[in-house]
Amino acid sequence: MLVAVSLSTTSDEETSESLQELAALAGTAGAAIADRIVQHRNNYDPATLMGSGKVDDVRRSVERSGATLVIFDNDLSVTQQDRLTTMLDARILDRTALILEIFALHAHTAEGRTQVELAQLSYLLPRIRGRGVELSRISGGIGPMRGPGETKLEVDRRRIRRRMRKLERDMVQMEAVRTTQRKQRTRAGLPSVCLVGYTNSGKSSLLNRLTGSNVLVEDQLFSTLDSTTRRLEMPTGGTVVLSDTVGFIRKLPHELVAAFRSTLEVVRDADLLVHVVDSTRSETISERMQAVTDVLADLDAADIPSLTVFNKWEAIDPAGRIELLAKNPDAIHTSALTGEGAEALAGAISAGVQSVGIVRLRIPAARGDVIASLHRAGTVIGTDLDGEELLLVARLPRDRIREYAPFMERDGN
Ligand SMILES: Nc1nc2c(ncn2[C@@H]2O[C@H](COP(=O)(O)OP(=O)(O)OP(=O)(O)O)[C@@H](O)[C@H]2O)c(=O)[nH]1
Ligand SMILES: [Mg+2]
Repeated sequence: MLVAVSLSTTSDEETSESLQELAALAGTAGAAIADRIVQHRNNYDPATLMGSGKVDDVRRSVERSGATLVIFDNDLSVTQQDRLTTMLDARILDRTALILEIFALHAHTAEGRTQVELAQLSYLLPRIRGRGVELSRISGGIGPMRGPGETKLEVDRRRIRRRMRKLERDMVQMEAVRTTQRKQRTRAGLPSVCLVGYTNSGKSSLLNRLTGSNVLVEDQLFSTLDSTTRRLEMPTGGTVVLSDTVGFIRKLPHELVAAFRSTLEVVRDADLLVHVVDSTRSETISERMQAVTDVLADLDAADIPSLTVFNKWEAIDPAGRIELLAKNPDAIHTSALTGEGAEALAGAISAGVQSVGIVRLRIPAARGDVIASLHRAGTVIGTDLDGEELLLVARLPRDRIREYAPFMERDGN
């Protein structure tokens, strides 16, 4: 059973879209939906989130349908979760816990599993209190879940912290390997392009279409948890590396963004982002695009040049097309299904990477004017102080690079 409690300031459309998305998330995790309940309120009840009359409604519905699980679209405090568990006599999950579940189900690589477990434990840590909490209450939520839950029933904070430290150490090792791989790639001097976008928008499908790969594509949320990188030959000659990564969603749990930082590094290090949008979701496109922009900002990737791509173009009618193009005249449209627009996209990627470059500069610390102008012209990715000189790595529009030639360390790519 799904429950959304929304403030009266939220539009009905937004609430129903969010609830629909919650249903899709629950479906991805293997749950069947018995009922959906929405309550609009002026404020949230600190004890139970929704009003007590509504709690009765939900309880009756639970009894009627025999539901064993109630999923809230809202994030719940520990107190709310406890109260609601008692009052509704059912397992309670919130949106964050549900998303964490799906990530746990879909994590197949060692790194993915480590990151998910870290995220789950950091979600859990503030939620356990003296009596200890069964991890299985979260992990055993729906159907046969995997994840940290099964292995431990009674866990105390100390054990969780110890485990988290161990996972963090593992991550450091895995990151070292990843950094080496990335350095090798950078040495090859290839520009790096990353597909980003809302989950299920068709990022992996486009990667496959453009590079002839065979990455997992599925009609479900969060199919991709790892970053895959492939070479893409440009129609104009030259090669870029194209990466596909985790999809974003509104209210993406902070725990996940933090835990997936290393996987998402491919986003931050990109020279160009390709923002893939599912054009069939016309009612909520701008909200979804905003959610993606928010996550990018969270990743310090907001300044990276980006292209907008309306995918699933073959599936929308002419009126919808006109509306989208009117609002986003610079966007490219593609269908990963039919291949339409793939060439245009490759062309735009090629033009996009040519218009920016990464430079390594060595600037005397006294030249504050140069440093300031650099900050205005582009994005400074990294700085280091070497005696009286500042070493800077910056991303610059191609036509501005020449101005900094006297300070060039070695040519960038
Ligand atoms: N009609 C249509 N469906 C598409 C198109 N591109 C992708 N799809 C479908 O959309 C669904 C999601 O595609 P994916 O490529 O897995 O999407 P994704 O963005 O990688 O999703 P996550 O990895 O889960 O974030 C699949 O069912 C695809 O077959 C398209 O151009 N048209
Ligand atoms: Mg994918």
